[in-house]
Amino acid sequence: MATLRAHTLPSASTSGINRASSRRSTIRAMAGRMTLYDVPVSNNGARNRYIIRKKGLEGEVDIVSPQSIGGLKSAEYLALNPQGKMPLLVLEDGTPLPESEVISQYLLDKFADRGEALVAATPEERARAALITRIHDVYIVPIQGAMYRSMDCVETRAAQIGQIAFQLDVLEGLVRGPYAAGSQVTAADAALFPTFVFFEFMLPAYFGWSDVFAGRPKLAAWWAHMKQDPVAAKIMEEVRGGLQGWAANNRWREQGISDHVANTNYKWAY
Ligand SMILES: N[C@@H](CCC(=O)N[C@@H](CS)C(=O)NCC(=O)O)C(=O)O
Repeated sequence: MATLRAHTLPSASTSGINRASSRRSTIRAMAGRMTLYDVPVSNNGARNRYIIRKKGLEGEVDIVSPQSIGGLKSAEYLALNPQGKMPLLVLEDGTPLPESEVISQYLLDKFADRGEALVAATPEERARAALITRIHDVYIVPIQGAMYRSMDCVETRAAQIGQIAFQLDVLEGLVRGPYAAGSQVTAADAALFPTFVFFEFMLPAYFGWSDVFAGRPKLAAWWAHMKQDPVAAKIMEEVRGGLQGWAANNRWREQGISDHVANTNYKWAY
């Protein structure tokens, strides 16, 4: 943390930001609590919510929507995270900490003695957890929008859906069971699980997949095991609640995704 400088919020008068939200941030910081900016449907933020609940940190971290300070692209939010993405953790002293895996590792480090460790016991299992998380973050997260965002190019969408299928096979080769990295629940499970809620909700319903887990027995066993965890079940309920809202608003039709998938020149189901 030594390289991160405490962030000073721009004053309301100079930035034009809402005075009330600025006051709320100040009050939270003064109360000595951290703030996680996130919303229920966010899969990347859900990995942090999983860790917060598994470790019993609800009393240390307030979870609030980015809308409370004007949204992801507001001046106040961009001053905290120039990427304009969630989640974002703001520490007690006002230091902004973006990027979900960095936030996860900070929480595991800072609260090592609280609740479940969520760190594997051996160097090999820790390396496996880190690798699974990296596959997720580097090869899946940047293309997950192919499942639910508008996109001009049908060819790009089809290629990215194919990439998701490929990365699922990569994960099938890495997951050990009962948890992703082996005998212990780790941050890798926290990272993967919410994204699998996306896969299971969207790929069959909108891309014609018969079953995300077909031919992937290790992932199937991992998924069944994870769903028995009450904290994971709560995450699933939150993420699915958001996705059901998108479905109710005809998101896949409105964003042109259904039209893309109707194009049989491309492969959509794996
Ligand atoms: N690498 C980032 C990815 C964050 C990310 O893409 N967040 C999504 C929500 S899950 C987001 O903020 N999307 C809004 C946008 O990109 O405008 C992380 O792990 O935190």
